Order: sequence, then C-alpha cells, then structure tokens
Amino acid sequence: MGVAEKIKKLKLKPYYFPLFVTENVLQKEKDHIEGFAPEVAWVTKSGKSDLEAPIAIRPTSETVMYPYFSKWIRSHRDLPLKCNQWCNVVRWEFSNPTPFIRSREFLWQEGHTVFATKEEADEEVLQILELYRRIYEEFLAVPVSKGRKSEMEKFAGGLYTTSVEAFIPNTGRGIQGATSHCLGQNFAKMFDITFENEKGERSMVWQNSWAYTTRSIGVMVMTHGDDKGLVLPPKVAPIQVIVIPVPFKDADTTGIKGACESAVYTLNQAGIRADLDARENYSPGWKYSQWEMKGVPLRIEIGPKDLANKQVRIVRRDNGTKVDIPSTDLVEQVRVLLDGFQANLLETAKAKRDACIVIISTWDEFIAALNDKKLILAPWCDEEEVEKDVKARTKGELGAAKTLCTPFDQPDLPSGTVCFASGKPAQKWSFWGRSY
Ligand code: 87F
Repeated sequence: MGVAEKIKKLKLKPYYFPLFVTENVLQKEKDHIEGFAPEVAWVTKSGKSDLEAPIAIRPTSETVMYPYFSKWIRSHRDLPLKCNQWCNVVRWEFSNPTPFIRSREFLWQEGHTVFATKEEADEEVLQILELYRRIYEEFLAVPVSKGRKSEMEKFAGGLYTTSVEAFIPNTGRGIQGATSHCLGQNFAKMFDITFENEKGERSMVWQNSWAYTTRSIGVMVMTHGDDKGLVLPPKVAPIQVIVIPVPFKDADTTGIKGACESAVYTLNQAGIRADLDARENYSPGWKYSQWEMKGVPLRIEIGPKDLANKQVRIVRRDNGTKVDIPSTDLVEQVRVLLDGFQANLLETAKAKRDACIVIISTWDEFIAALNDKKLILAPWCDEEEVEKDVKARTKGELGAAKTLCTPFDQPDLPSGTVCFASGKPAQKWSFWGRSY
C-alpha cells in the first residue's frame, strides 16, 4: 500500500492551535521544559511598550494542546484521539544555525495521539516510524535506519523515543530524520487527561507524539547534491523534466519551438511535471547549467537534427548520460528514465552510506573510526554514565560523539561481547558518531 493511503488509513484529524503560549501554560510541565528553556523565544514588547507579561512562541505544542485534551476526553468512546498539526515552531538555537538542518524557525507536522492502552500506543509508535522511513527512502531517496534512542538522547518528557537516522558521508555526521515518541502517562498525569473505561472506572490515557520537519529537505539536499548544485528525486521534484529548445542560426526555429511545446503538452497530459524554458535572452548552455543547479532530473533538448529525425535528446542530471529517443516513445521512455533515476539515487546513497559503516569492538578502533568520519556500530553496555563518559572523552572542535540510535536491525551479539567503552558486558549494538 502506498504511503499516502497508509497515512489516510490512520484517520488523523487536522487541528490548529495558537502560536503564542503564556508563561504559565508553557511551564506547566516543568521537567520537560527545563532542559529546553534556553531555546524558548519570548515576545516582550509591542511597538515601544513592554508587555505586561512576556509571551512565548511555541517551541512544540504539548503544553498548548494537552489542557484541551483533558477537557475533550471524557469516556473511552472519545478515544483514540488523533491530532495532527502543521505549523512553524521556533527554537532559539545557539550552535551554528544551518538552513533546513538546524534553523531557528522550522515547519513541521506534529502528531499527538491519545489511547486507552499502552499496547495501542506502542503499536502506533512503530507504524509512524515506518511511514517516516518510507517517506525518506521512497520519496527523498535517503536511506535511514530505524531505532531507539538512548535514555540520554530520548525526549525527557516521554517514556521512550524512536527515530529514523540518516548519515552524511561527506561530513561524517549522523542526522536525526524524524522522531516518534511514546509519552507513556507522564503528560496524562501532569494535565489530568483521564477517561472512563468500559467498566465505569477512571483511567489514565497513554499518549504518543511524533514529528517530521523541513530538516528532511536539508538531508535530501546534502545526500544527493553535487558540485553542480541540487539533484532532486523525481518523486518530489516540482519540475521533473525541463524542455529546452536548441535553435541554430538558420534552423527552423518555429518548428523547434513547436516540437518543444508539443513535448511538454504530451508529458503533462501523461501526468509528468514537464516545463518549457522558452526564454530568448539566455543561451541553451546557460539554461542547462541553471536547471542543473536547480536539480531537475531530466533535460530534454530539441535542436534541428532532432526535429528532422523526429526525436528528442534526454540528459540525466544524476549521471549526465544522454539518449536520443523517438518522439513517439516520449512518455514511455521518460517514465522509465524517471523510475530508474529515483531508484539509482537511493541505491547510490545507500552504497555510500553502507561504505561508511564500521563495526568496532575496542576504544582504539572507535577513535580511529571517528577520526575517519565513519558511522560506527559498537557493542555497548547501555549505561548512561558510559555515554556521558564517551561524550567527555571525545569532546573537541568537531563536537563530541554520541549514540545516534540502537537500530532495530541488530547483528548477532555473541555472549561474552564487551562494551567498547567500559569493558562491561555489552547489551546491544548501537550506532555512534558525531551528529548534526
Ligand atoms: C525546545 C524548547 C522547548 C524539543 C524544545 O519531538 C521545548 C522543547 O519540548 C521540547 N525542543 N522539545 C521536545 C519535543 C518533543 C516532541 N514534541 C511533539 C517531538 C515531536 C513533536
């Protein structure tokens, strides 16, 4: 089943809550806000006058939404509650804001769901995570690993956190692609979110929250981009095919333009996002470079020879290969090329990512792999103190190493395997590395 169909089947309801949060509401759940407090942006003035009380811009919406959940949920018949909100949030980042990757304002979808039982909540955490994986891999052509965050890296307000993790080979950094949390009953206690079960008893609800952000665009750009600019996967490219007329001095310019228009029309009719670049104040060569920079997957060139032979030339953005195809096969061939392009991007990215994974067993191997910008899979004792220690011991200009996740896909862990950092018995294989 397609991702869109799967999302529809979840029967999420769209909601929109306010952007501004009063201090009182934001601080309601103190534990969860405490560590994040320095990142909260406050409005303190209107014009030249100070506000009576500063007002926060939402960094996330738990404290905005949950007081309403508490009012709306009365009985088991009100459950599950499945709320999805698309909005911008603000987090005042201090460490190098980077467009799309770590920006002070970003767009996300935040899902907030409420269930009667932990089993339902647990099941949904993984359903959502799988959808996030599929969006990364099937649409953005970015390979990711699903896994669970360590106690140190999880969302402190929740019970456990799962994530999809990507890796950028050029910089040797891991990057969290999206998260799906089981909040347990922490917020239910704080916000008094209870329901009457079938037996007429009051029960505490179970909650999840999950988000996918515009950071995904940054990950996609870094994964596929090259020295010429962007490379967009066909499934998400706003323009999949750019058609460029290549007129020659004495050529039949009108005929060429007509053939280009007809190619665009035919492709559009077939549901392919094609566009014509008919600008006369730029040379074909200049246009090629510009559309390459913009990452358009396929370029179609039509010149006098193509017109005469009733063919078009198609050039791929990912590998530069050129093919001449008869105009009669246009739609079919473009479809084949776009599908191949999409598949090739994922395969190439996966091969590059996989080539960076190293399995290590000792501290010295760990440090060598870290200096070598690798994605490290290491046997770990799963102790918070040890993760803190690794962070402290790897602190430096490039940033410390930390756990990225414990992948669900676990290699064999022979008994007797010890932790690379502490020498204690290893509990699991975890991904470690520097990250964004
Ligand atoms: C920054 C400032 C204030 C992250 C923050 O991951 C609060 C927060 O609560 C904060 N940065 N978080 C955690 C967000 C948890 C959770 N919220 C809903 C998600 C998914 C969507």
